Amino acid sequence: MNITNRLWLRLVWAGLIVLPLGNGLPVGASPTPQSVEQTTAKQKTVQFRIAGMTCAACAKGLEASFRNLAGVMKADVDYKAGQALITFDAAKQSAERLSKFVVSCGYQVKETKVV
Ligand SMILES: [Cu+2]
Repeated sequence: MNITNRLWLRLVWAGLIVLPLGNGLPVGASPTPQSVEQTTAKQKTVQFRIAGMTCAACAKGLEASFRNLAGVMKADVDYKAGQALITFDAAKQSAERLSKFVVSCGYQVKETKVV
């Protein structure tokens, strides 16, 4: 009788402890929706007219370099058009810094246009 009572008590205690935990942490169900992206980024797009590129590889190289820069979301460099279209987070990057970067790569920026 005594042993049965204690066993029953332990089961109750176990139930009290386990149940709230079980309710608080649903297994396999993430409470935060992953698809909703909170964008605090101030997106800006700038277009450069670039001189000095001598082949398509120059454009590809410059494009890859742009993509490695902080805050750059999108980079497209067109050799034939002599143009670069860069989309960036204005909190981390600026058109002026991007322009200086182009110059530091050995090219000339003929025109900067915020689009
Ligand atoms: Cu080249």
